[in-house]
Amino acid sequence: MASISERTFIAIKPDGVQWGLVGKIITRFEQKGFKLVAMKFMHASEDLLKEHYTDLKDRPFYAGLIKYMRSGPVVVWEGLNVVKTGRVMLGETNPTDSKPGTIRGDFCVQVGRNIIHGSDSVENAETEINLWFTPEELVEYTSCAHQWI
Ligand code: IDP
Ligand code: MG
Repeated sequence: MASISERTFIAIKPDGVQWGLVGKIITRFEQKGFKLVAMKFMHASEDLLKEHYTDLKDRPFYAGLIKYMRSGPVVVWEGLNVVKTGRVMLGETNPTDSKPGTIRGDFCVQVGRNIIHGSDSVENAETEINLWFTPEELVEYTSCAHQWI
């Protein structure tokens, strides 16, 4: 059953930071009505990035991807269908296929520089949240929007 406490892991990639898009991207998730659970700005280690993208380790772009992904804000959002909705808000992996109005559709042009990561399943979201955040970093509070959703 769909749960209002579903969580997703979103990472703004270094080019998203350089283009000054952090505020705009965070705003989209806030406006949609998702609850901010955790956020930090960090320089990820190579080991962490390799673990995060372990399913892509045999792809030709893997080494370049690890090199590209060094820093950015990482965020946990919570809400009804947040994983699927988050992916819709991101757009397709390749910005060329992403519709205007989506984050990748509006702000980037090439697949190797697509400015944002979002979990692709509830299961992967849980793995990624545990990889990037400690339990103490996940903040517990009741959102005033909760009763309206
Ligand atoms: P996703 O980010 O939409 O989930 P994945 O297939 O999981 O897409 O790929 C992870 C990341 O790897 C992409 O967001 C993109 O940065 C990079 N990537 C995927 N395909 C290519 C490619 O063909 N060339 C270069 N980079 C790629
Ligand atoms: Mg993916």
